[in-house]
Amino acid sequence: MQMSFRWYGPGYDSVTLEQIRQIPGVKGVITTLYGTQPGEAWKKEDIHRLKETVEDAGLSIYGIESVNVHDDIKTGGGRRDEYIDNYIATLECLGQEGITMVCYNFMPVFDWTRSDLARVRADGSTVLAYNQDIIDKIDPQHMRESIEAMSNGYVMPGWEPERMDRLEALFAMYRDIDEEKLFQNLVYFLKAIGPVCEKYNIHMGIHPDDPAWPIFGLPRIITDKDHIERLLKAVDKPYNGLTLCTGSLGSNPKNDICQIIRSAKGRIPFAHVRNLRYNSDRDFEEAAHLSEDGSMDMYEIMKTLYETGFDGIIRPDHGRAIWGEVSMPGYGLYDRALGAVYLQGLWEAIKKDRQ
Ligand SMILES: [Mn+2]
Repeated sequence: MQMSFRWYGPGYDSVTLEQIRQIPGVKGVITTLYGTQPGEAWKKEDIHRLKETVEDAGLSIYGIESVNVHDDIKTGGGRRDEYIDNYIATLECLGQEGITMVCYNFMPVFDWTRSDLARVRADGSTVLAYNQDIIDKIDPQHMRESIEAMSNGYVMPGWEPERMDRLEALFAMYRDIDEEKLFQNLVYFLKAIGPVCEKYNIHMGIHPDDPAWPIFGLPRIITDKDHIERLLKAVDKPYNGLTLCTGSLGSNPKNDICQIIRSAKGRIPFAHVRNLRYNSDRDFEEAAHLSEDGSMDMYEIMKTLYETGFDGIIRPDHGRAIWGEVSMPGYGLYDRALGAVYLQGLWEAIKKDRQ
């Protein structure tokens, strides 16, 4: 297991590489070329410069989150093959730079969705939260305004203004796309990128849908154990893997995270491990990583990863805003650093207990 920390790159993150380097046990970051658009081929020199920036700070790039997939690929649109060629070109450049773990998602139109980016908890910390009753009242065309008003002036991943300007057109693209079509388009994409992944031993890790059910009438397909198993079998190769996101899969209390880890054994190159608390079946909020603060048993999750031979990359995920820190919601330094150390503490105890 290698502990890592997400970093958005120069100019996009309130957290510095120097700060990340001082978190115990963290030697690498998960990053991206944040200014690029889905569908664009990344330039080798841009990747190389990013790598140099990270290495100059004494860290390594452990993986990319994300190389985003263009909506024409998700919908099987007219320019799909052109965008897949660009995706392959990006993977080729990443492979040449020795970067071999790539997280991506296949969510239509919207990336992760929350109804509140700063819900105040009893201890005065603020967290991202989701309430289905609020989401049901939102006109998705106005999600942009709601998210922008809540994001402390940062550009939220998946909510880039360029995309949000095109919401109407994006919704129109998905008018005839049901779950099955979306799934077949995903399989088509994965088969097409197979050769470049195998050439460089790149592990693709699909990020589950968040929350783990369809929203705004759009299909969602990476939501539970059965869907994940179906995808891993449809392209039954090591490069086709899962980003185990406990918070996204755990947004549906019916998902048994440990069972999902066991069923995807050997196919999890990357894990986002965080906790959340259910307040009702229509409302949850993100909690501290600590088991007792949320509804998930983090010890059991780490133990199951250990027992299934997990040797990939972990990062803590969305943290609470604490100690007066102002950052991109969910991506402050303090609470995620606490999470990184807590998860490593669990891992050390599990490992020593077994030896
Ligand atoms: Mn995640």
